Amino acid sequence: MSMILLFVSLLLSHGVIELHASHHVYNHLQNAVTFSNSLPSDDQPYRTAYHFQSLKNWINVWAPPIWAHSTSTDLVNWTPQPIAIQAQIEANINGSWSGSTTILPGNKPAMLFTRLNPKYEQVQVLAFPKDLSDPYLKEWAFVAQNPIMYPTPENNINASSFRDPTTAWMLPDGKWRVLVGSKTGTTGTSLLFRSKDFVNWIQAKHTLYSYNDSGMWECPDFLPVDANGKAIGVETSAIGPKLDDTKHDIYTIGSYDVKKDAYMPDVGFMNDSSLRYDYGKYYASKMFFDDVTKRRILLGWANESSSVEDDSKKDGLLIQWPVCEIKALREKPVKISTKVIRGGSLVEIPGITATQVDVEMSFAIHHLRNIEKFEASWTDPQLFCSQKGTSVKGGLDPFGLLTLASKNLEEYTAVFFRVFKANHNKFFVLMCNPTPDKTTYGTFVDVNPIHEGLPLRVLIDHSVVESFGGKGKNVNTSRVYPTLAKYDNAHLFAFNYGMSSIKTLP
Ligand SMILES: *[C@@H]1O[C@H](CO)[C@@H](O)[C@H](O)[C@H]1NC(C)=O
Ligand SMILES: *[C@@H]1O[C@H](CO)[C@@H](O)[C@H](O)[C@H]1NC(C)=O
Ligand SMILES: *[C@@H]1O[C@H](CO)[C@@H](O)[C@H](O)[C@H]1NC(C)=O
Ligand SMILES: *[C@@H]1O[C@H](CO)[C@@H](O)[C@H](O)[C@H]1NC(C)=O
Ligand SMILES: *[C@@H]1O[C@H](CO)[C@@H](O)[C@H](O)[C@H]1NC(C)=O
Ligand SMILES: CC(=O)N[C@H]1CO[C@H](CO)[C@@H](O)[C@@H]1O
Repeated sequence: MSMILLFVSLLLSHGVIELHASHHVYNHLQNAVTFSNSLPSDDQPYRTAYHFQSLKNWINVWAPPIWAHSTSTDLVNWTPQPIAIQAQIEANINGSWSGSTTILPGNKPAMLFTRLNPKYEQVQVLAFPKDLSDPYLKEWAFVAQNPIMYPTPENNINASSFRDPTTAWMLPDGKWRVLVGSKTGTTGTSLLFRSKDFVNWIQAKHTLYSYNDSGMWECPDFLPVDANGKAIGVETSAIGPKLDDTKHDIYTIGSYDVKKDAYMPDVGFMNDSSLRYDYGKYYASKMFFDDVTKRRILLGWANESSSVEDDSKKDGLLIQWPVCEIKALREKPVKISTKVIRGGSLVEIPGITATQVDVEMSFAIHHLRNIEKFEASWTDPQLFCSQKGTSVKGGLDPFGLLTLASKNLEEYTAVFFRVFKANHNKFFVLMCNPTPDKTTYGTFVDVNPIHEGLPLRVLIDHSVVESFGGKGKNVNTSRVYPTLAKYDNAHLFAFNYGMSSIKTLP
């Protein structure tokens, strides 16, 4: 993998943007072709390099779905292992679907996942590693009691909508709990099961959480969060259902009553499918808790994309950030300092391989003389970004980056900001991401540009552009397929298309 790294810090002052950038070349990674991280070749310009991608097919391989197995010590470089449940390939011939692992007492991993029985019904099965001393846990054995959760005429579970068990958690009564995604009619739901021994499971009379018209909940996760927002991760047990109807990953925050074994969403978090993790192409993610670094790590699926999806407005109450291991790919920081970008111009970031970049920047705004007033009727950031794009000039916006851009800007993926002034010294900051089909997506970023600046991190990897606005409060992942901006023909520009200059305070 060849890796070029850019560290950009954009500072808006006197109508100029100062650039600081770093630049690294990874010679030792140039020829590292592995199953997942192979170098994009002539016929595969869109193959990602530091985002895991399989050699061929969907990661959700439909032939039938299997549990492939790759291992990594840094979440960036992955080594392929044999298919995790190869030995059981016959039993799983009609497909092995999503599931989760729980670490049982004695450091014993237990894997719960969905498979199809001979009648093509969705059932849950349990497997344990055959050899706990094998660091890669290559071989797994099924328990004889499988399937351990299944639809019956009595339990009234829809056999075509019963899948993706969560990691289990134990309450003071000594019993394990696990959720399985499902739906009744159009009401998406998380079915609750309890067990003393992890093998025999009994369905609770109530569901943990469900609501009308949310569709099938795929890949739910249920986990505790630190109410003070201090800890990055908390060990197992709030819920994040995935909505199959819209292919968006959403979340809710609330309280879990341990005595009643019941979940109650907080005000503003009830029956709401617009609280998204990521406003782009991102679905069926799963989380795990990293006990060593005390972080919760989220791995999502950025499906190939060429179609348009609806987005919705919500301030980010959930913060996501690239794993710090990505920073290890950076070498020899190069800072491009004090590059001047006057209003209405752009500047190329020189000397980088623009197909593979990690950009970190911050716009600091100190004077807001020409800033536009925000109108109360602008409630739809999508519509607003779409109508204005990068071409309509505001007082001091738009400004941002043109990623995966061709030399003469016939094509590019823009990530940019628009800043408005509201009453009482408040600001509205809009982060916009136009698509190749000219539709633009936007979200309001919950930052005060005067005090905090406008931080933006963008990870570019051939056909993936991940934007983290407001230090991870707004995230947008997309798959883009430039036809001109490939290989050495890709460029990265910083632009400031605002009309007037911006002044810094002394
Ligand atoms: C797979 O599906 C076929 C066709 O429905 C069925 O005959 C077969 O028994 C299934 N195999 C298993 C192992 O479930
Ligand atoms: C069961 O789920 C399937 C798949 O989503 C759906 O087509 C079917 O209508 C559901 N059946 C009932 C009775 O809700
Ligand atoms: C949320 O949805 C559930 C189930 O669909 C329903 O019982 C409840 O009344 C709804 N609550 C609100 C506030 O809409
Ligand atoms: C949920 O859907 C059912 C059936 O469509 C409807 O009767 C009920 O009023 C809905 N509940 C809420 C809270 O919207
Ligand atoms: C994945 O992408 C393909 C091709 O664009 C599309 O047909 C499919 O519906 C997508 N699946 C999901 C889950 O978004
Ligand atoms: C830059 C970026 O990531 N833009 C994406 C934001 O989300 C929409 C919706 O999926 C994508 O189409 C954009 O490409």
